[in-house]
Amino acid sequence: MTDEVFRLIDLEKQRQSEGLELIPSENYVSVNVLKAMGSVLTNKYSEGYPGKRYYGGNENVDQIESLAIERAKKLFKADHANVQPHSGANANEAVYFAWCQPGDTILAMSLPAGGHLTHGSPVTRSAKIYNFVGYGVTDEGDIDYDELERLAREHRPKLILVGYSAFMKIPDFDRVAKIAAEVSAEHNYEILLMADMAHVAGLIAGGVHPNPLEHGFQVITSTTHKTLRGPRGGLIMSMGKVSSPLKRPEHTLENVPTLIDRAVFPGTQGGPLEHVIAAKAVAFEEDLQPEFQDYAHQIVENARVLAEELKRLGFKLQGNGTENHLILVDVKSTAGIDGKFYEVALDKVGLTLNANALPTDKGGAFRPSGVRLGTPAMTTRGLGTEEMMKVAEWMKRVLDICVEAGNENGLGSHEAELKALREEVRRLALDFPVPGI
Ligand code: DSN
Repeated sequence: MTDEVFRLIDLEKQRQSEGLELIPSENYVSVNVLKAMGSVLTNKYSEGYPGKRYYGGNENVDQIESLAIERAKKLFKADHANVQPHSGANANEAVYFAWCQPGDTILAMSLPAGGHLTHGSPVTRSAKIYNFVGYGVTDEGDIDYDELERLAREHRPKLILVGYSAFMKIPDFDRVAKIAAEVSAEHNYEILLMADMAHVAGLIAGGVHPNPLEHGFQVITSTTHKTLRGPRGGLIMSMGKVSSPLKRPEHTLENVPTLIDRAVFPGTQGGPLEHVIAAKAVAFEEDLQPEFQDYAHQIVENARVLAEELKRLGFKLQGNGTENHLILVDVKSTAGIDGKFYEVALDKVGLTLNANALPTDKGGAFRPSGVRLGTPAMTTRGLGTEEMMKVAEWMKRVLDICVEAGNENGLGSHEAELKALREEVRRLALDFPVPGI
């Protein structure tokens, strides 16, 4: 008998094939990544690290994890990589745990400004342990470096974090490193510079975004499933001396790689997911190929064209455009409706994105003023700048329907138009197959 789960997976395949994925943090993995993830490696326990395991039978797993580590190091020109974090959130938490003591201050971009939940939102475990101080963005949508500097001098953070999930500029890593060096010299202590590059890691690997490790930062955390186009998981790259995680190192910047290994296991995680680590290794090898650089370049070009076309059609964009893969539309200023309503309406025509708060939003996250979208997934399917113009046009037509409808209930009287649009999106989407479907 076929399990109900497989029927639902088939429906999900259909949803992915017939719609266009505009969520900037999603992507489609290759068939080889799918194969590695669905392999017998899920049967194996391998707590520890290659050559230093707490279980027997790891001779193959050791080689697989070592391949993943070496490939990640090569991609990011890092001294060390830890490929075991189960997610980006786990990767971030492990770095805090490696470097900070309870009560230490961490300076990070605030959530409304475009930061991430795991960068100090009061609802997280980390925020109960560490003292997070948030910096914001300017009216132009860039990091407020003056505020960052003022807060660093005032609070003397143990760790400064540059990272985000809704930010469209290229950060000035050198400027942050200079601020950290001055505060550190003045007060005679070491500050860890950490970049959460989950959103743009694939752009760094593809050579179209600066690498923080080449600009004075010691640590990059990332997810592996966004622009890196690997399986769902986390990753930490670092600079410094690599020694055995079984020995407790001195707490210095030089020893950060070893402190991180100890913080991932046994500090915050148990058995690694070696089937996922194998899929990470496969994805990293794909990311090292020259075609991946073309892909990264096209992501940015598609985002630029989509942003320009949206602006031409009257959309107001946070930061007035984008320098990466991500676009934040100020739906409220554009059309007087909220982001959630627009998200729901776009879903009806097969365009999937997410409602997102803007830095100026005062209310809760449920009815924010904006929507967030991006081009990594569409670019993987082969959509180019011509198709981006079409996407912008569909977004405008749905926006006009929303304005006429007034609210979600009002969409009922526009069913025929929405259905026709749904069919247009479906036809284009089917011309660009999803890998593995
Ligand atoms: N949830 C991810 C995103 O969509 O940006 C970040 O963790």
